[in-house]
Amino acid sequence: MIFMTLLQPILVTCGLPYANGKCHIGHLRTYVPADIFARSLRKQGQEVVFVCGSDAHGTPVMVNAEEQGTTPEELAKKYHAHFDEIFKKMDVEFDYFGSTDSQSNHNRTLSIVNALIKSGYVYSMKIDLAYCPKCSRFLPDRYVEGICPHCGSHARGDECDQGCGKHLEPGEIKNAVCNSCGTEAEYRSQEHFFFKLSSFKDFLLDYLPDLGGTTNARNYAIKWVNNELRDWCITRNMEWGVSFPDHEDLVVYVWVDAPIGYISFTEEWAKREGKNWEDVWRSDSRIIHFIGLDIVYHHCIFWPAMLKGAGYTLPSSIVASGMVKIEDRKFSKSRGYVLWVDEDYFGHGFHPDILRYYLASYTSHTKDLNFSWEMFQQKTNSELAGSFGNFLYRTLSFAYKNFEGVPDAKVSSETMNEIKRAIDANTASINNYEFKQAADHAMLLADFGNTYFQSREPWKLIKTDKNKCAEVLKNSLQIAKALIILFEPVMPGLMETAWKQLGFTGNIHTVSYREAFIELENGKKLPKPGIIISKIENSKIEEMEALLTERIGGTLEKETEAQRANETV
Ligand code: B3M
Ligand code: ZN
Repeated sequence: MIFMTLLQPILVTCGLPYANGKCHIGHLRTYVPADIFARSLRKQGQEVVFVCGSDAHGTPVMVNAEEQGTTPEELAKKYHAHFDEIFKKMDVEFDYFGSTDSQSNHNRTLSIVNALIKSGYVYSMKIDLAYCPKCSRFLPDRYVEGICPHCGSHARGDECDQGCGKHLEPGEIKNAVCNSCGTEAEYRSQEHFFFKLSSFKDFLLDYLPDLGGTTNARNYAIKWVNNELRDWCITRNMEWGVSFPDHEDLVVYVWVDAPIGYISFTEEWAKREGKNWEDVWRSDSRIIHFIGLDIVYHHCIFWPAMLKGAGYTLPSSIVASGMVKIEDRKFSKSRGYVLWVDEDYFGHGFHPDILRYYLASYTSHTKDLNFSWEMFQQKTNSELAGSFGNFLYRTLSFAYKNFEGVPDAKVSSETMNEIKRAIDANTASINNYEFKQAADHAMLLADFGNTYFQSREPWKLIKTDKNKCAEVLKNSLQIAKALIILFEPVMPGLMETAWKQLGFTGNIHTVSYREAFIELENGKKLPKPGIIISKIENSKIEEMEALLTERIGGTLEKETEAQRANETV
């Protein structure tokens, strides 16, 4: 799909990280492409609002807070600050990064829940729920583990996380065991509130086929809706969360107030900027959600039904990224197959843009992405440093040394055509959520530049035909300009430096694609260039691989120790 520039801003959002642990590469798989997308839309002249925030509620935060001996509020604050910091370091630049525990999110959630109640979409019913006799409490969601009623795998209370991936309703899990004390749970009856999801079946079957975004999201969702659509319990027995109206002892399920964060963050942003949030959420606008494949169910089914029921604008696209593997193994925090962004990446002095490039260009957005240090080195050294970096450096240093700046000549139409081809192909791919293709199109322009420079042999021309040499350099510099603009959405920090090397003082982030066709000014002075992207040494990669092996070994050891301990009990 090619985007037409809209007058209204397009809202781009990212799934909200639970504020219960550190940021890892799995998170970035969604956030970096979304940031690239937002930056590219802006370069195409489209106004964009890019919001996200931390997911403060629910048992994921409660359980971890209990484990760490702190309150959910403290834990949520701590990890909110952590994600905010990491996103800034990664140059994932949200216009607003909120928290679902904000007053405006409480208010918006209440208003939506009340609207659903008023329209008759909510009813109450008594259900049997897992209850721990030892801890004397009900066991919502992640407080309980057991057997999935659908596929028989070991599962968490809210989701069959190791088997069929299905969302589990309260009371559904079999052979329930309390997660904190290991006691076998009893089932006790209690009144809860349900959202009539089943009555949205026709609406969803009508809405989903036209939903934009990636086909993986759309197809999964259609399949689910065709199979079964059960009503959805929207209350939980907890204190932490948004209180359910008129029921002090209940809070709304975290999957109600979390996506509502998309609305309240837009409200908070609009308030700050003096804009109207209803231009996005109550009018004919475009809303694009970037999420991980594991939360398609919530975003393509629950969320549109809730919005429809309460009278808000529906998402126009859901973009679902594939999962992440580490060294070809299934991503697993407990087994050590994880890359923590802070300590494992920044802590070893790597530049954020190298990882951004890797995430964007490794494979198609919807496929599994494998992170391996060896591949990371290979892509950095051959593509970034070798092809692109080399072209920039050789062009800039030749111009600096022999012309002290931009030589007096005209850019050929062949060069401009090549630039146009690259920009058209790159933006068409981005607008289609094909970030790898987009990066490849940009890299092809770098390859074209290298071949052009190499074949014209300006180092010989400078001695025999200075005018001809000036032409070659002018064309090469123009290609360099286009490349810097094309790569800014992927590598904003490095391109800022490159832009300065091309003698510009302005802000590369607000430069549009159109500017790639504006000829560099003849005689413009260029500063002395430096190498922007260096190769990664083998020894560095060996060091990183050794750290990973050590961590995996460490967790294996812990596992066997725990097993031994269990056996002796
Ligand atoms: N907090 C994280 C996850 O399940 C969850 C996303 C909410 S998005 C509204 O991936
Ligand atoms: Zn299952």
